Amino acid sequence: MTDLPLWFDPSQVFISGQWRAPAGGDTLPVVDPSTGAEIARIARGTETDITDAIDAAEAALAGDWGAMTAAERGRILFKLGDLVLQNSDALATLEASDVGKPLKQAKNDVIALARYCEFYGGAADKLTGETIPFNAGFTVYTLREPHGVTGHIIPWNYPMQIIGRSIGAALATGNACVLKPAEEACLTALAFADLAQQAGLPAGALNVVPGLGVEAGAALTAEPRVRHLSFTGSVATGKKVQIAAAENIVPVTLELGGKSPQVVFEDADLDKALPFLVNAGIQNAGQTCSAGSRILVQRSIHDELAARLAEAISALKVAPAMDDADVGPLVSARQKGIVDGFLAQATPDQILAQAALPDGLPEGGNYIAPTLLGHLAPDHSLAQDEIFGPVQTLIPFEDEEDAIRIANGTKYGLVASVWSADGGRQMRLAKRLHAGQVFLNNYGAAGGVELPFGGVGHSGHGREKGFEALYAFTALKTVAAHHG
Ligand code: TXE
Repeated sequence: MTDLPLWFDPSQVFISGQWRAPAGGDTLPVVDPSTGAEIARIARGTETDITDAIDAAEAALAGDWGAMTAAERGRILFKLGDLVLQNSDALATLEASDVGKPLKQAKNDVIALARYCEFYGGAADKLTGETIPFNAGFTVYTLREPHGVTGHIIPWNYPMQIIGRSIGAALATGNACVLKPAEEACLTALAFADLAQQAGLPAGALNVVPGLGVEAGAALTAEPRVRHLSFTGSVATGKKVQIAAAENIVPVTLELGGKSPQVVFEDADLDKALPFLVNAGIQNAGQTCSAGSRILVQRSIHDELAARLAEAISALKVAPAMDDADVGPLVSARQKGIVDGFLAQATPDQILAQAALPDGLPEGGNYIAPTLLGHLAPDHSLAQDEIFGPVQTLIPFEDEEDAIRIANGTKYGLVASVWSADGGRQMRLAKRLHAGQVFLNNYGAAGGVELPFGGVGHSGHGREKGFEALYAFTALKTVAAHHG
């Protein structure tokens, strides 16, 4: 077992720049997904802690934090990005141990977190309003103002990346944040809060309250003093968050995952596409909101691609996170149960390939053999539902219209990719695919912190990342001066 590089006490909440025990005094276990062993305890924050965190955030807005200029906020974010990089080994080890992701994938997440701090640090003093030509005797301009206290509920699959995109943008625009990380993976959220304080972030500008979704999470969404909610997670919980936000007439950004298609035409460069087709499905053991988990292939090359995918997926190595193989365990026994349940729906002829789990994997770990599924009707639940495990599905199509119909034929619409040498076809599909991001002859654009991201349909609404997130974290005020 890896010794956790903890320089803070994870069983405490972080409120107003102070570490303290949760009000209820209870803690929750941190379970290593690679072994099933308990490796730490985190706080079980409750409504009282959430109330205290909101008090602290309000005090920060009324005090040092609210008085800072945009340039000063940006400078703190730059410093924070530096500290993230300086602590990259520790952060990567914490994330790999907590989430179960292979170490190199956790290291990429550290770099992404630092990039968000840099991007939003640089953007802080570049977000401007505009002047609007209007009637004679008027000068009209707009101001972009922070909402105030913002609530952030994040999942366990990419804690660092989601903290970066959400907290980074909210702090850059001068909001004060209350973060409720997922009970399955809180360690890097707490580490980040400590680094933010080291970077000079005033007390109360970022508060972290770990706890259960139904307790701390629900308390945060119910609080009328929270003036914006960002949520990343399941559709079912996203609906509850939106309903709670509606009670308080609060704007909400929802990112709810997907079943994103990768559309492969017969003129695609398969050598280039293959690593993306595989990786977009199995990265982070498939527990990725933007996983490209539906490969749609033109029937003329179906058998060739099926054979190549089968070979690549069968060769994937599964190991504990710190052994840094291709695929680690799933985050929890519960998540493994969900994925096992999906796989149980597949008939033997639908399992086109499956990697072998090596001997000697720790018994308590949540390992799933990477699997390629095929011979599925497009409306089969395995081809419709977010499985959130290392499972790829292969579905044939006849022509461009058929590809678009199947690609758009789920309730989701987060991202999509098109693999084709035909420029006209790329442009046609880019317009017609239902998705918040479309990738032409690539997948994911290596994360792209600069690129607006979010879904349509049940994948959610609102945009994160890039400059778009800054608009979401501000309220626009129009000032009309009549001076004659
Ligand atoms: O999600 P939840 P779960 C999908 C994926 C996965 C499924 C279930 O398909 O199999 O969701 O995962 C907090 N009020 N995604 O159960 O419940 C919770 O504490 C307020 C896709 O983990 O949505 C955690 O912090 N908050 C996804 C966060 O919501 C509540 C990433 C997410 O948990 C709450 C994760 C409540 N009533 C899962 N209940 C993606 N888009 O990437 C829970 N929470």
